[in-house]
Amino acid sequence: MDRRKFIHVAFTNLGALALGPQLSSAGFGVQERPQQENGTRQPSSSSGPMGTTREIDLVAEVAQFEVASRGVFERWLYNGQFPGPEIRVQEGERLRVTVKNMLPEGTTVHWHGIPLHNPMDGVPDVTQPPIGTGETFVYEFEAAPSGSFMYHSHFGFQSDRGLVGPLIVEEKKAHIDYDREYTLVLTDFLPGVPVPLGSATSGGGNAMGMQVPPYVGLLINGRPPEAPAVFSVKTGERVRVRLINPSGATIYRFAIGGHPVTVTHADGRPVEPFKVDALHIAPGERYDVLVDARNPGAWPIAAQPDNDLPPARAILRYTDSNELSPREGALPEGLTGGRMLQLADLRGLNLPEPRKPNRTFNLALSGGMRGPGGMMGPGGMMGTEWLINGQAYPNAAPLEIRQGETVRIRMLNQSAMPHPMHMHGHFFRVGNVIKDTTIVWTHTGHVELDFIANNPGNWFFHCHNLYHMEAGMGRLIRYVSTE
Ligand SMILES: [Cu+2]
Repeated sequence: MDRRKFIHVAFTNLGALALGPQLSSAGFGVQERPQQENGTRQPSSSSGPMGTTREIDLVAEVAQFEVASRGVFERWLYNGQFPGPEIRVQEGERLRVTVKNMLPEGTTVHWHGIPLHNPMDGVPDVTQPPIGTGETFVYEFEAAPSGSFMYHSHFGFQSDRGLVGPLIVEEKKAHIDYDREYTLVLTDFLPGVPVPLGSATSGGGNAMGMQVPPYVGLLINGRPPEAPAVFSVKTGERVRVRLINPSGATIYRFAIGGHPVTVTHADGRPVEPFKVDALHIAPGERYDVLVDARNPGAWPIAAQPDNDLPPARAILRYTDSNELSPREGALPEGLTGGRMLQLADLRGLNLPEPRKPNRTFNLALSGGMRGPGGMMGPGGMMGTEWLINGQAYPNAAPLEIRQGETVRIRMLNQSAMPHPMHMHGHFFRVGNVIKDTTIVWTHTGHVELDFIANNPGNWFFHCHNLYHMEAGMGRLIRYVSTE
């Protein structure tokens, strides 16, 4: 099967019927599929005919956000919410999102993971000029393929001020069965203004190169560990959990106490179900998992970061059990042991036949803190640059490809930090799965990915650690015409 099957950018049905605002009504983390008596599931949104257009309004604005028990913080948010409102549509519907910018500076919105038409990709000065203060911009594209995606500002450090949200494209027919579903958005929380790491004013990190922004906590659906979100289940149910990581810089180890998880989708694309005790999820990645509720009680859901902060927490609570909360401080066993998901465990459904690449790029990922005598950073003596083949974007040569080619990118990580590399506009094959973001682990970790050049334009390919991206770890992929 041709990989192009996954890539739909057809602009059809322009005369489609416009419906009213269709933000999901059930609110965050409480998406619930009504259970029928026979146990089968119903769609959680009304399905329109093909050609339905969903109209969404997003306002990017300065807002006050209360983190339970920790106080109120000024953040830049979509519609005053953190994370932003869940946008939920059906596969094949058109999405028309009117973004109004009420921020004191320009902005853009990127529809992370959706292989849409290049002008809708939301990368400032690459696919569009920034939306100015007080201006609006209409993004319109076909919501395909199905999967768990996210949207976020792609302008500077804005996503770490809070401009992130989940985007769910429901399958017409899923390869799995389940009784209800929840969306879990994992975020690191920065109370102040994000600045480049390594600069004199950043206040984050330490002297030895493991640089971390000054996050004060990790949240699941906007809630801190001491006031966690609660996800209800009943014994015997099967729950679909959509894990979405729009964090600025945090890779998590995710697990649920007393329950293995069965991975069913990687970056929204279906895989053969595979059961594990824990998985890593990096900025930009999404995993859908199934949880079989066969162990009544109240269990910790946790995401352990790759830094010193306490794990993000939530609660899996059986409504037919007397326990309301896990034991104080209890963490899932999967955070320290058990079977950890490896990419090689997964096999995508309907995988295309591998094709011999027409073009291969070898990319060395490097960088980190530069000491005195090295390159000066914006803050003074210490600075940080993150490089691909020695170049820091935007002072970096585009990767030039031609339409129709199979392109291979081989990455070697020569640095001491992992890099979740994300490609715009295309899915790629890595191992036996189709993804759009993949972690290149530290110390000569290497990854080889293949994609088909079937979506012309200028596309960003970058590390999804915001601080690495802003310090140069990105390249443009540019389609050049065939002579
Ligand atoms: Cu990185």
